[in-house]
Amino acid sequence: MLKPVTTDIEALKILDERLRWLSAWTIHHANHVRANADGLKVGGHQASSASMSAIMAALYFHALGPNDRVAVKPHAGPVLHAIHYLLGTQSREALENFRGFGGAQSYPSRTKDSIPVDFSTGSVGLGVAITLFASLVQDYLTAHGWMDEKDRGRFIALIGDAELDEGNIYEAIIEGYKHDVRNLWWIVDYNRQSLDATSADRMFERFDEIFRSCGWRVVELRYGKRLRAALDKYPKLKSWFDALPNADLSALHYQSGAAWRSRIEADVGKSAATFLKEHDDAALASLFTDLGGHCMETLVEAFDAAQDDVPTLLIAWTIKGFGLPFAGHKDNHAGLMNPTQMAALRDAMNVREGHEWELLEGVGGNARTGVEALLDRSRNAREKRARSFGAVTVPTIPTPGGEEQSTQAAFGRILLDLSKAGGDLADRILTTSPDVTVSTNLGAWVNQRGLFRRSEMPDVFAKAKIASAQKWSGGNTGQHIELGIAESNLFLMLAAAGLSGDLFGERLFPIGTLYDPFIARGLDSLNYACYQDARFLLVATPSGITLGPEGGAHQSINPPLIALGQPGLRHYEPAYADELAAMMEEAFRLIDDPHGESTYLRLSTRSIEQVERPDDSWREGALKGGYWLRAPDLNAEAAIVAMGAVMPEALAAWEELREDIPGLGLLSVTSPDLLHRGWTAAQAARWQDERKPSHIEQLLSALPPSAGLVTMADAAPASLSWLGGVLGQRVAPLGVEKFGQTGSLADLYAAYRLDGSAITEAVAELLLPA
Ligand SMILES: Cc1ncc(C[n+]2csc(CCOP(=O)(O)OP(=O)(O)O)c2C)c(N)n1
Ligand SMILES: [Mg+2]
Repeated sequence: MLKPVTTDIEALKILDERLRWLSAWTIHHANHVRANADGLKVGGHQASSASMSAIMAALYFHALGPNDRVAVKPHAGPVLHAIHYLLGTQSREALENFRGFGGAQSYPSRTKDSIPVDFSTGSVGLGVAITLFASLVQDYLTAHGWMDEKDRGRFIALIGDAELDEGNIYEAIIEGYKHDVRNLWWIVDYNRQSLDATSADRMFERFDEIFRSCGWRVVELRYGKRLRAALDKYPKLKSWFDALPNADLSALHYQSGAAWRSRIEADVGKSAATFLKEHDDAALASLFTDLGGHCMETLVEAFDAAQDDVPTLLIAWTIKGFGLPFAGHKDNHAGLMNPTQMAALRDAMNVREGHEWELLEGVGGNARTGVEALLDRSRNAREKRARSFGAVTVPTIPTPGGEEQSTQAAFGRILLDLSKAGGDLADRILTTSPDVTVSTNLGAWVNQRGLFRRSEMPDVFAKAKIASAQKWSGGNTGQHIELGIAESNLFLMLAAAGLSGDLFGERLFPIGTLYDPFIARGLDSLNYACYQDARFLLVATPSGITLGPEGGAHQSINPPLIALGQPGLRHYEPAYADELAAMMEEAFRLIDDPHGESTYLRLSTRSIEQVERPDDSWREGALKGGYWLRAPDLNAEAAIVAMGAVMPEALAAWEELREDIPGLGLLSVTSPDLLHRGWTAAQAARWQDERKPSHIEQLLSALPPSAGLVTMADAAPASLSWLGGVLGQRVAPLGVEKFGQTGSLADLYAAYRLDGSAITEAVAELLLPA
């Protein structure tokens, strides 16, 4: 249904101009006006911003509803800041400090910017896809009764056309189609230019097809009203215009009026003679820039027409650098206007020198009243839901019984027990997995809680009475979102669900499972989730070479190192089920803590004998990153330091060596990540406030400085070898440095030196005189 256009189009056009001016000026100010102490280029994207100012004006000052959420193309960040400046939610100071320390960020950032940013962007493609998963989370929340239907919003991505080359977008729309995703607008700023050059002509109609085949409506906004009217009168000219390759079109926009004329004369000839007579060069240049993405009427009509919930791709034709001297130039991506060009633009936009920051500079008379009224309306139309933290009580998580257990099996048992016990936490857990639900032990939980589907999905096998341990039916009360094998989608799903408290005011506890090596497949999406402070629990299992016969392609070596360098993600690697239970409890608590973070649990399928605990004193240490499983003597010459699934080898070696090495200790490391963070934080604190030794310093000071450490992990040895740097103790590091192969555990541990004899040799190495 077409909504009548009630918004004051003239006011919107003025706001479009204001956005174009303010974004260009903000970038110019940072590069040419503000003092530059180090001579580094500050940068910013005037052309990418100018390309989107009309689209964003129509969106933010006309189309957006209070619950709509937007991911803005990273290089249009200055336009978003200008919008908030006009709305009064961004300060002049922050704009003056654009790309400076503490100033408005180069690319919209949820956590660093002071304005409300719905989704951070920067790594192209990811901001697009997260909107799809956020919409799925909205469906999940409404289906579960956490959110009222009437509070539903639309999820909008503003996309650069070259961004459409990012494969993660297609992984997302395939997944979206399976889940019947809706309430999406993806608006392409189709300026046909990328960073390096103009983009490939051949792809244009292919994009339409790809989206249509995934259930999307595709709307092309190619012409503005004036251009359409002119071309409709001259069909030959229209055919010529429609067939212009991207590079030619951009070059003509750059060259302007006279170039259009001679090219039309050459290519269209007589049929365009009247048209050319009717338009002087300036009129030609102006007419051909009237593309859909710059025509306010066209944009407003298109937005008003897309009011149902069908996912919609709007391809808005634009010119990169619209209205700026380098419009259309293929090299304009990072182009900056020089002061002379900026002064000319200022004059052209009626901005007085010295009044560049004034909100409505150059807007006079009646127009100003209309613009102010529109700004007021837009201000009231935006609503930011309060972040939700601390609303859920995390119960004690009991340790599942069993003398021998693997951490992976214990994980499944803990979730099953949680489900059976019920309660707020269990109800708010959302699990998800890219086709490894069963093989990561989520199966029992899914049997209990069901798959989430907007429409009922019967379990055909169960109905046919075919025996299976796994129920596989779905409905709108299910709590597991099954994904196809696309790990990037897993992380974007976790990112969206992990922001549910911020986006929807309702906290979810998302748990995602995958095989440890395949973290690498979605790494940028994982980083993206952490960068936005999304909160989730990532369970990676199985891991290392301990998965044995599965072979090299499934074995993981470096994820602990990845975790060591990943802000916002805490790595825990338990050896025992009781440690795992404590870590899961901590991870749930951290999800719901404003100063918390996400957790990565690296688990194993290896069933190992559990240890007897004389008391609970291990627990605090385990949550801080390590504890003495066998305490050393102050005079011990050596200690074994081990992590995770190789603990039985470490314990056996300890038993064997302790007679020869009096006071030999065994340090169980549960998180190299936390130990390292604590160590560097204590060093920084030494220079800032009073000195407190870090947890790892305290642990290692139970040994003499001359003691040696044999470190071992089913992971890259660098995960633990750094421990020697803490107090200067010597280290003999054991771990996996080569791609693995198939084999029994005994074969593999021997080949990769994770067995008892490797430990004995490593201890001997340390005890040899230097
Ligand atoms: C994952 C990733 N790769 C590369 C870049 C560097 N980069 C930034 S913008 C850009 C091209 C953008 O072109 P387009 O999407 O068409 O946006 P426009 O500026 O033309 O609107 C590239 C390659 C990036 N930001 N993210
Ligand atoms: Mg582009």
